[in-house]
Amino acid sequence: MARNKIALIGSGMIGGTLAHMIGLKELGDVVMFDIAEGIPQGKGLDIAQSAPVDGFDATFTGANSYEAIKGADVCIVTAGVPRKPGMSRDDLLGINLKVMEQVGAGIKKYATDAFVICITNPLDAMVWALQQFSGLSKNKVVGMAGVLDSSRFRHFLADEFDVSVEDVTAFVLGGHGDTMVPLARYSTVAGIPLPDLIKMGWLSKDRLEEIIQRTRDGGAEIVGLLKSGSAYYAPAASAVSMAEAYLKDKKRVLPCAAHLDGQYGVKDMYVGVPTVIGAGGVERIIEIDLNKTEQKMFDKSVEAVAGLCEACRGIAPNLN
Ligand code: A3D
Repeated sequence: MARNKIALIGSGMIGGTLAHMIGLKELGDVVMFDIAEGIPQGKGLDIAQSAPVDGFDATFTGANSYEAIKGADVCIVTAGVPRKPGMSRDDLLGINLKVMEQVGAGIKKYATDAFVICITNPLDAMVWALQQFSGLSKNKVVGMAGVLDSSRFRHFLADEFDVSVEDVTAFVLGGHGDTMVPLARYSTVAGIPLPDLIKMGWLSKDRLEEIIQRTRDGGAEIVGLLKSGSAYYAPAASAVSMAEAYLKDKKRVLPCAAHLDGQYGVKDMYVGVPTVIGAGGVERIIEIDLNKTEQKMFDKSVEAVAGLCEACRGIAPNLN
C-alpha cells in the first residue's frame, strides 16, 4: 500500500515542526509548500537527513507550486502571518484572508479529496472562509484550536495538582483564544470533575479561575516571551493528532472548529465544539447541554466569531 501524502501549506515555524512530527510518527510522505523559495526545500532536506538517525521512512519534498500537493490525503494550512507582541489574532484578518483565497484555490485544483486542517488565525473565520474558497465538503475542512486550548488547560492543571498530564482531561468550547469556554464540570483528573476536586480541597474556585484565564491567554503569553512569532510546538502536535485520527480512522473525540448547521443553535459558522474525527472527516458533532452561565459564554464567543465572518464578507464579497 502506498504511503499517505500529507501536504503542509505554509512551511514556517508550525509547518516545519509539523513535518518533523509527521516524520517521527511515520504518518506519510510530506510535501511542504510555501511562497518563500528555498524554505520548504531546505527544511525538507534537513528533516530527511534526520530520518536515518531516528529510523523513519518518508520523503520530504519542498515546493513553491501548488501542483506539488496534487492528490494529497491531508492538507494542513499554516500559510499567512502570525502575531507579534501587542497584536490580537483578529489584527491578522485582512492579510490572512487573502492568503486563504490563494490556498483555497490551490486545494480546489489539486487536492479535492483531502482532509483539510486549518491553523491560520484568526482561526474560526479563516477556516470558514477556506471551506468556501476550496469548495470542499464541510465535514472535510476543520480548524485546529480546541485540541491546543484543552492541552494548555490540561498542562496547567497537571502542573497545579502535580499529577500526570495523561490523567487530566479538559473540555473547551467556543472560538479560539479570548472567548474560549472551558467547561470545568466536564474537565477531570482520572474521571473526577474539577468542581469535585474543589470540594476535595485540591484547589480553590479563585485558583481555578486564574488557571482558566492563563489558558485563555496561553497564546499571548508565548508571543510575549518569543517576541517574534507565536507558539508552534503545541499547535503542531495538536494538528498532528487530528491528522492521525483521520488517517487511521481512530474516531477520536477531539474539540475542533467544525461547521455547525443548527447544532448549539448556530447556523453556517465554524465554532469550537467536540467532534468525532475518523476516516469520514468530522463524522459527528457532540452536542451537550449547557447551563445558563456556559450558554452565555458560548453565545459571546459565537458573537465574536460572527463579527469576524462579517468583516471577511466586507473584504471578500464572494463569501456567503
Ligand atoms: P510563520 O513561521 O510566519 O509561517 C507562516 C508561513 O506562511 C511563512 O513561511 C510564509 O512564507 C508563508 N506564507 C505567507 N503567505 C503565504 C501564501 N500566500 N501562500 C503560502 N505560504 C505563505 O508562522 P507560524 O507557522 O508560526 O504560524 C502560522 C499561522 O498559524 C499564523 O497565522 C498563526 O497566527 C497561526 N497560529 C494558530 C494557532 C491556533 O491555535 C489556531 C496557534 C499558533 C499559530
